[in-house]
Amino acid sequence: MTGPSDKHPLLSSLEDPADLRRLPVAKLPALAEELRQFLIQSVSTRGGHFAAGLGTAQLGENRRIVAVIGDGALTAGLAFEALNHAGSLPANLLVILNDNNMSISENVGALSNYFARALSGDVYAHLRQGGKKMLRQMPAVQELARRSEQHLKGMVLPGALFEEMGLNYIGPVDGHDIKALVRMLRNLRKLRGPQLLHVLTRKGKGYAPAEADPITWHGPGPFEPVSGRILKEKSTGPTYSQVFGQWLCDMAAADPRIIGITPAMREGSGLVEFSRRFPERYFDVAIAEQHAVTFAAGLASQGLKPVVAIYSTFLQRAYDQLIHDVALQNLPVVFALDRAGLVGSDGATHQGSYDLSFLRCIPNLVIMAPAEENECRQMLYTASTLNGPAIVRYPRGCGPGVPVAAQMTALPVGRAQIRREGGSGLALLAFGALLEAAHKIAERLDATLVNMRFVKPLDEDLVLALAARHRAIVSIEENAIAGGAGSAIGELLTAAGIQLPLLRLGIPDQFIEHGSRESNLAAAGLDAAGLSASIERWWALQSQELRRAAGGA
Ligand SMILES: Cc1ncc(C[n+]2csc(CCOP(=O)(O)OP(=O)(O)O)c2C)c(N)n1
Repeated sequence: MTGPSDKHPLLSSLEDPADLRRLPVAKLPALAEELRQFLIQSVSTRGGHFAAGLGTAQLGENRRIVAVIGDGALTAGLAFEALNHAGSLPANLLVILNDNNMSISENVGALSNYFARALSGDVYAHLRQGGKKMLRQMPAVQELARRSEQHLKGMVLPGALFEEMGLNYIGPVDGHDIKALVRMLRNLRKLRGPQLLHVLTRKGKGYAPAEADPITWHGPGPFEPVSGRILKEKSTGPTYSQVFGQWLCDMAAADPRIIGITPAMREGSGLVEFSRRFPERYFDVAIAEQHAVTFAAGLASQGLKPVVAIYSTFLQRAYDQLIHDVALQNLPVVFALDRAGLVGSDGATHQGSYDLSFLRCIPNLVIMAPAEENECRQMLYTASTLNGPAIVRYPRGCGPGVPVAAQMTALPVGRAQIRREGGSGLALLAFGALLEAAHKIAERLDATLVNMRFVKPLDEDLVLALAARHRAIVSIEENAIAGGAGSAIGELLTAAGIQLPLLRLGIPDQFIEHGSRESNLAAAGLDAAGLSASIERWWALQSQELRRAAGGA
């Protein structure tokens, strides 16, 4: 991390963790403050995860194996798999639980209630003071005393769960009292075996607007650091997430069987209004994607109509549940797959680059990709009318601004829509949101343009008919080229024994890093300029080949 050295003298003096260890404890609070300022500065211009970073700017570092986990992240099954493993190991592992009582929205679930209950008691506050004193004297403390302390903790303190799993629970401690925290970490270094240190922090700490509204400030876009005004992206209309949220409310108002499920993504998925209007049919299952999907399967098996709102990247975690619990049973679960394609400012981990590739091979699934907002609503409705699982995958942000009709009409399943008949012999097959960019190119090249709508089932009749009357095909999608919708076209042509030049445009075989959605699209060659350059270059080559072949014949 580098910053101008006059603004962050301590931070700039650190090259590696060893430098940090050499820094006197007395300087750590100032370092934490510099870190905050650095975060405010960098996130305010580029956007990104924010409030949690502020709250953890004081967590220390030492030479043991240290894992830091949030109370939200602790709701994931994977965390318990790891704790279950760790508790049985002799390793000198320190798990630091950074508990700010928040996931992105309020943390939910039995575990979170358990902490809250345990932490609110008077007995507990008293014991906590005692526990702190005792730890200061470690390791001089007698084994007997340690045992009785643990026993006491086990009865009333939030540590019982961890203790039973074989971790020594210590805490909770104030994560913003750096001196005490460092002392604590030093003492902990002397303990053997797996330890869990419960640290309480405040999300957004040190930046007033974020402390006041940690939900909004979990991951703001660019903002003005002084006023705390978040700079809104220019919008042409509702985001796809909002179109989804409105659709779900409309459906729920008309059909009492509709259930909305989110794995801890109420705000991002557009479910705030639904959660308020239909609290008894709204389920935030915490960061538990696998459970979200199997829970939906269970509800669907009993005649309810669950809708799982999930980001493309997070569905990756529930792949087996999707195959075994939903698709294999052919259960009518609707998946509203948000952030499909390139997401921009959440970075490489959040890109929705792979869903078409990993979904297309699953039997029973219907997969749709809307090209605009109204089509998104109609596709969601179509999905809800089917007797098996269906997925509508839509991108981050706003569409082209097509008015969304209140009326809902089911689309014919597996039917594409010809948008333009061209005379040049070139056909562009667009899957989803890139249709708009493809339209201009089609006009310029006098190409046929098709809004494919369905990735599965593919409109095979139409594609084969187009292949018969065109000389080359280009597929366009916002998904990895490998295994995506273009691959489906290639498979179809090959199976039919048709040899036709096919250019598949999509996300190249590389991870796309943090940026704006526009810069991500440009990096993948999928912005208007990139698409038209690739298509024009390729089409010029094909035309040459075709002319040569015709001349030679
Ligand atoms: C598998 C997965 N699901 C959902 C998310 C979205 N997400 C990012 S941070 C977050 C909340 C995490 O809460 P916590 O672990 O308590 O950390 P905090 O931000 O409060 O420090 C969620 C749900 C994610 N990043 N990964």
